[in-house]
Order: sequence, then structure tokens, then C-alpha cells
Amino acid sequence: MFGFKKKNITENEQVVLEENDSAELNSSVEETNTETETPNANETAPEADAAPVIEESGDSDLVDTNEEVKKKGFFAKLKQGLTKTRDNIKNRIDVAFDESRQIDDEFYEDLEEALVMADVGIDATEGIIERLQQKVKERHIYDARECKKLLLDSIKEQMSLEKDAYDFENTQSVVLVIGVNGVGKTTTVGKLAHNLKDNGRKVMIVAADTFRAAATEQLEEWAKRADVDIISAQEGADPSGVVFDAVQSAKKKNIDTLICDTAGRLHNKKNLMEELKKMNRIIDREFPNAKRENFIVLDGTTGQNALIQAREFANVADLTGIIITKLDGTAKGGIVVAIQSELKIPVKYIGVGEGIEDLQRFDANAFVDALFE
Ligand SMILES: Nc1nc2c(ncn2[C@@H]2O[C@H](COP(=O)(O)OP(=O)(O)OP(=O)(O)O)[C@@H](O)[C@H]2O)c(=O)[nH]1
Ligand SMILES: [Mg+2]
Repeated sequence: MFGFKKKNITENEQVVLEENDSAELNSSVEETNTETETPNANETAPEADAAPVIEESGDSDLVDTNEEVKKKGFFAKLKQGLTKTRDNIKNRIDVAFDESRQIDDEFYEDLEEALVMADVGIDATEGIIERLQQKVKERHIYDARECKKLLLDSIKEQMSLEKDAYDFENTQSVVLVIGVNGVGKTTTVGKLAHNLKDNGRKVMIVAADTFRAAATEQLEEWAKRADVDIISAQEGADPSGVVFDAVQSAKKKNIDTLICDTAGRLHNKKNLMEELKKMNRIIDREFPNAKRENFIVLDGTTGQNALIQAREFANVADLTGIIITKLDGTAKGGIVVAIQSELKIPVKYIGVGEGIEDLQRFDANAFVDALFE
């Protein structure tokens, strides 16, 4: 059912290939350096140097305004992306929190229904409602609108990320992007590369999905769009060998973040999970000082299936974060809350469109406001 055309080749190679041999696998690896055509991230840094000039000229308001515009743009895109989910639950939420509403059993039932409709999931919804009931009781709240604020604050609190969630963006790091077929891994690698590069980081991406030539071509296209270096290999090459080469090249070029795109795989395909472990071992061994992130990409439109995938991958891989894509294409964006609340693995980014600008850091406050307000 999954298009692993070169599966046999890889399986055989994997048996033959000892980790120490991986240096010999480099012959087919290709490197495309986009830096020769355009200035690299460090060379574009003058923007940062320009900041004092703006201050000197007394234009600090301009900086504030730009930040404001950026923030507004971010929120507008998020809100636009979550339109289907918001429309799906809006009526129920409005009815539940109508100012004339009594806070009684029926109120909680309506609320529960709205959350389940948005795919927040039964377990997470029950937890949310229980906590809300407790707070309402403790604080003697009788006003439904006050209750809404309490609910949103409680979800925001539950979804908020640790302070160090994005540390990898500012230090030397290697990010492995994994997940089942078609969830948006390659697209996400391209978007993430763009975001980091935009923040002045030196980024390299690696096409460790060697099963299909088209997969490499797709990533090469993203490398061009994001204007970052890419390491790729011929179809059928050992993915771990490509990763090995990419790590050497990243070290040599003093790359800040190396992002690895991998082939779609099911958690129960033993050989493919072994391959993933091997990539991990190679990165750990060859780049021990790099901060590591293993992100699982989940397709938000698959609802509860995404939750199942995350749970199963978490059993076999050391996941450090979740990326949920295609939230613009679903009426069930509440799945983000369900996944985070059940797995306790942070949702770090969300995809709200197919464009290069459409990957956002997960901001619990903005997300909950965009969904419920
Ligand atoms: N609407 C929307 N589409 C997305 C988003 N992210 C990815 N896609 C689309 O999803 C489809 C699959 O994306 P890919 O990046 O190729 O997925 P993949 O996980 O790399 O797929 P395989 O390599 O085949 O496993 C493409 O058509 C993307 O444009 C998103 O946030 N929103
Ligand atoms: Mg792909």
C-alpha cells in the first residue's frame, strides 16, 4: 500500500551495511550548493546590524509597527487556516456561552458536544470539562461568559510549551522529520528551512527519502525556494549513508541546522523502523554536540488516526515534538488539543497551508483564540 519501490534494495543494503562502513557509501551523494548564487545567511545578517540605525533615527515606532503587522499577519493566517473548525463549532460555542445561559448540566453537555465535534477527543474533553467544573465551583462563577474565559485559559495553559521548546532553532542542531506517507513531511522540511533561514540561520536539508527519485526532486525544489543547501543521493541509496554524508558536510560548512526528510513509514514495518534507528545512531555518533530533535508529522485532516499514529510512533521512536499539518483543510482542528493532551509531547509547529510561509510555531494563546473567539 505504500510506494516503497526500492524496498528490497534497501533491505539488502541494510543487512550488508555495518555502521562503520557508512563512510564508503558516499559515492552517489550529490550536493547542491545554493550559496554560490545567493548570499548565505550570515551575509544577509546586515539586517540585524541595521537595527541601531533605525533606533538612532528615532524610528523605534516603526519597528514596533512592523512587529505588530507581522503579529497580525501571523494571527490572520492562523485564523484563516482554522476557519473550517471554527465554523464547525461556532454555533455550539455561541449557544453554550450565551449570556443568558445557566451553568448547569445542560450547559456542560453542550460544551462537551462542541469540543467533541472539533475532535478534541472524548478523554481530553472530559479532562477539560472536569477541570472547568472544579474552577467554576471554587470561584463561585455564575456568568457563562466568565466561564468561557476560564475554559480558554485552561486550554491555553494545558497547551503552552516549555521555554526551551525552540532552543534548537538557535543552536547547532539536527532535526529528523518522520511520519507515515503523505502527511506533509517534505513540505514541512521546506517550510521549516525557510523559516530558519529567514531568521538568519545557516540551514542544510538532506533527502533521506531515497526510495523514489521524485521525492528527492521534490525536496530539491524546496531547497531552491528556501534558498538553502541540499544533500541528496541516487534513488535506492542507503538513507543512513546519505545522512552520514550530510552530517560531515554540515560540520565542514558550519551549518546551524541540518533537517533530514525521511521516507513515509508505518510504525509496524520493522525494517523501516530499524532504518530510522540507524539514522539516529549515525547522527548521535557523528554529531554528538548537535542538539537533536525528532519531529513526527501528522496530517490534521485524518483526525483520530493522527492520534493513533503519534501514539504508535512514540512507542518506537524518541519523539521530541509534533508537527500537525493541513489544519487549513479540516473542520476538526481540535485534534491538536487531543494529541497534545494524551501524549504529553509538545505540538511545536502547525501547517496552515501549502505555501512556504504556512508553517507556524505553535502558539497556544493564538491557537485557542483563533479557534474559539
Ligand atoms: N493544505 C495543506 N496542504 C499541505 C500542508 N502540508 C502539506 N500539504 C500537502 O500535502 C501533500 C503531501 O505533502 P508531502 O510533503 O509530499 O508529504 P510527505 O509526508 O513528504 O509524503 P511522502 O514523502 O510521500 O511520505 C502535498 O500536496 C502538500 O502540498 C498544509 O499545511 N496544508
Ligand atoms: Mg516526502
